[in-house]
Amino acid sequence: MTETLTYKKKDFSSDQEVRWCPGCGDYAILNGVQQAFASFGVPKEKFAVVSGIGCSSRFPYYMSTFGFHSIHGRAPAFATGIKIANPDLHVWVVTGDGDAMSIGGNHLIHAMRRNLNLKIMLFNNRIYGLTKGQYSPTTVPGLKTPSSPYGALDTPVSPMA
Ligand SMILES: Cc1ncc(C[n+]2csc(CCOP(=O)(O)OP(=O)(O)O)c2C)c(N)n1
Ligand SMILES: [Mg+2]
Repeated sequence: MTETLTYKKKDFSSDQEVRWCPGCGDYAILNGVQQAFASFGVPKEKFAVVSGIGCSSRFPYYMSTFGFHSIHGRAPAFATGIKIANPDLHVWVVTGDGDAMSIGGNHLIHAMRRNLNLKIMLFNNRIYGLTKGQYSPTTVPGLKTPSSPYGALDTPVSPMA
């Protein structure tokens, strides 16, 4: 007989105080992901959540699963190692537009190329949030930020594409 798992959202909420700014959209994502994990019917100990650096990358602290807050842009490399060593784990990468598309662009491409069945959640707020709002590879042209005082010039990259 297979045991039915009846998790609730709170089973995936950690005891850590959430330290995002009031009103940040990251709260909604956290809520949704905790609810989704509870609904999958997968044992808790089969999840690993791996992040890089950024506001979004604080995510593993707030999940009551295995997890790793790694180094900037390198979450796909850590996740690759974790998945190879533990193929039955559900490995989720949490990253930001800066973490994934700037410093970590190279790692992201090769994680996709290797197709290890990682789940990659890219929180695209089109800005470097943690370091106070510099423009990122997904910033809309013309946006004035601390690092583009005359407006961002570059054509943005589309993470989904
Ligand atoms: C090697 C290195 N370079 C630069 C930084 C500074 N830094 C911290 S977070 C960040 C960008 C974060 O932006 P994003 O990934 O979009 O995350 P968000 O905060 O917007 O969720 C940068 C450049 C760093 N921590 N380490
Ligand atoms: Mg960002």
